[in-house]
Amino acid sequence: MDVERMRDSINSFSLDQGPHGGQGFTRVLLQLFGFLGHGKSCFINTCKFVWDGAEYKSWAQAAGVDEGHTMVRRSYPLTPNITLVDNRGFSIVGGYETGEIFAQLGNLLPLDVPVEWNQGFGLAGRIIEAENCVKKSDFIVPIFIYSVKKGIVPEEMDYLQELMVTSRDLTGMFPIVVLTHKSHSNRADVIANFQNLGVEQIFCLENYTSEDHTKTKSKHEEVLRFIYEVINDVHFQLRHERNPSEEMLERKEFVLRYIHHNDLKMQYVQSENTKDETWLKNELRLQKEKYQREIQEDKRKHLEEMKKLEEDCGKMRQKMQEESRAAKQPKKGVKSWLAPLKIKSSK
Ligand SMILES: Nc1nc2c(ncn2[C@@H]2O[C@H](COP(=O)(O)OP(=O)(O)OP(=O)(O)O)[C@@H](O)[C@H]2O)c(=O)[nH]1
Ligand SMILES: [Mg+2]
Repeated sequence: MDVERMRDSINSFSLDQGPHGGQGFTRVLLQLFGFLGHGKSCFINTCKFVWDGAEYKSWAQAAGVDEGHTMVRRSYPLTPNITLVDNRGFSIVGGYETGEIFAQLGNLLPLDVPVEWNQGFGLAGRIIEAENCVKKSDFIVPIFIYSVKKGIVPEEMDYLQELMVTSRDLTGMFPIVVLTHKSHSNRADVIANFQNLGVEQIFCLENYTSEDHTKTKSKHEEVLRFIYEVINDVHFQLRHERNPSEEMLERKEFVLRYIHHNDLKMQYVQSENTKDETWLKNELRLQKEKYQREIQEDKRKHLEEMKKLEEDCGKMRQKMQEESRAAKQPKKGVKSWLAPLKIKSSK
């Protein structure tokens, strides 16, 4: 489809077009999520640049390379019924940040306020507090932003899969993947990996940035194709019966359960580590005691040997003294021969 027709479709998009109407949904929320520094904020600036057709502007503050920047979950309206959301980026999957990621993605935390990373009751409390300010009427579309430059090593596939599947279970839609840094040589590998994870919609582009925003046909087309495919997906979803209030409640339950399980998992891992530590300390203590026993035993043997040696020496000395005494005494025969002589001379 050509660019102008895509633009027209996006412009005339309404959530009421399906056989059941909008079913209570009034706005499409493109929920951008992903790792720190993969290009979420830049993608928002790119979408605004392409759609608004105005001068390039850094709407969403982009970060320096590899450092987290976006701290506030902020919304950027694109059309009257399509809004982009720049969620806070995360560094790992599986830590306590994960509950927060899904709370953002499930639209359970207020928009346009800072995102704090805290676990367990802190997060659960904020979800409950936010009940009155989050909109049930938002139709959530999960958009996972990933940089081709980062590549994917085989060990990362498991947690990426967990992220994709949990996002689908939470939102009811498999995430649409937008790959940034398109010109990097890892592109084919990264695309193949996401396809292996079951991702059906993959878009790939080089974001417009503050440094380079020379308009190119392929970038403009890719962005319009992305928005156009998103609204097609929303139309498809709305052909089935939906209930925004129930879905919001389900998402809340899902995330609270997830936080609880994640907390238990982390407590278990911590206790296993503590167990390991205790085992190691015990093992070291036992070894130390064993060495001390061996040293004591050696000392005892040494003292015994020394005592025996002294006794032997004593015996030998005594024997030698006796022998030398014996050697000094005259022989029996000689004595009897000298005795009369001695007596005689003294008279
Ligand atoms: N060349 C190039 N640079 C990009 C692209 N996307 C983002 N960047 C640069 O990468 C850096 C990080 O981009 P951001 O958009 O701030 O990333 P983010 O995902 O919003 O980061 P957090 O807010 O920290 O989660 C910035 O310096 C961007 O200019 C891209 O497709 N190509
Ligand atoms: Mg950002």
